[in-house]
Amino acid sequence: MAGRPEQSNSAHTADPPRRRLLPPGVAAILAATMTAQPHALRRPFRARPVYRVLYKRLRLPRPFVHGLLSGAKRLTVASQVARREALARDLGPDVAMALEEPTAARRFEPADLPGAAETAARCVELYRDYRADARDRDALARNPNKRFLLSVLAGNEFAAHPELLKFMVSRPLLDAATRYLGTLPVVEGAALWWTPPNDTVRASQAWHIDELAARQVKMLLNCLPVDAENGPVHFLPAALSERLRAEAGHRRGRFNDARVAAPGVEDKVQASTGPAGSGVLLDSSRCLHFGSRGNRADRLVLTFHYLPIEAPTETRYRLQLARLPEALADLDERQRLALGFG
Ligand SMILES: O=C(O)CCC(=O)C(=O)O
Repeated sequence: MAGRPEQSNSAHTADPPRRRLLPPGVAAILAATMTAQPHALRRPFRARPVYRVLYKRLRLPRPFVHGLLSGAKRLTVASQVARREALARDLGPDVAMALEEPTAARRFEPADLPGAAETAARCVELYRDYRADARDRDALARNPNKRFLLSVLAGNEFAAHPELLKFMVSRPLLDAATRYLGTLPVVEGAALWWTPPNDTVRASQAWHIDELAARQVKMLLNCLPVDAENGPVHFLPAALSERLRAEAGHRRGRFNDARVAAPGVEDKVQASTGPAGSGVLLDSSRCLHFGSRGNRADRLVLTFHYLPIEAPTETRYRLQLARLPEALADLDERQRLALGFG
């Protein structure tokens, strides 16, 4: 105890008086704000334009394009990759929503996932505002040939809805994605999708895998009740999808319906039907899937993906916040990292 007062006393007497630029109260608040505000971490370069040229235009093989872009990204954020992998190794054994390797999908009911029912209800409020403001008609006018997966909200628009961001990084979900991916991922993209009645079978309405990464964890949360007439997402387990694709020599694009209609396969198809707040967490890069097909009634789903920070490319509805909303000040380290903050 003896040393402390001496130190502070001598400091008082020895230092020349400082000129104050700011009143002490203001300086203290400023210092507290500067230290409390988590900083946005470096994100790797945006690879989407290069990916489109290499993969879509030049049609180079997917593993080659993934390896090249992912390797280049790793170099730009090497220390973050190491930190994220270490956090994945440190995760305890109890991961309630864990995805098993052969299925890589987990359906859930509202009671299985804290916050699911409330998040679904909040999304329905936002959807009702969207329809009341006639933004639905604008979206349909802009997309006359696409009556599915229209974005009520997308990407950084979620910055205005911290309650939804909080759900995206809730620990049961984040831990499941971390365990499955072997790294603490980022919530790379997010969208609130509305699908009205339609008769098309285009793009994601046909069986496919998401080709942008080798693996990912995608959430599809039913915000309104989903039945057969709401065009639920349908999917096959990962190992079966991989076997079918290998047998068919499938490399990219649509996968033929007839191959899924085969005996021994058709009965393995699952449809993510259920009440508001139910849904599925799945690896849409390994599991064949489709949705929004044959809707006779509206469907509203909240989607977001967890991807390794060094994933080869990005989604169209990328989430990259410039600052962490104040309402998220109580997030833990893993949750902040998942939103790209240190
Ligand atoms: O649910 C749907 O309509 C399809 C979703 C889909 O294909 C995807 O998210 O990759």
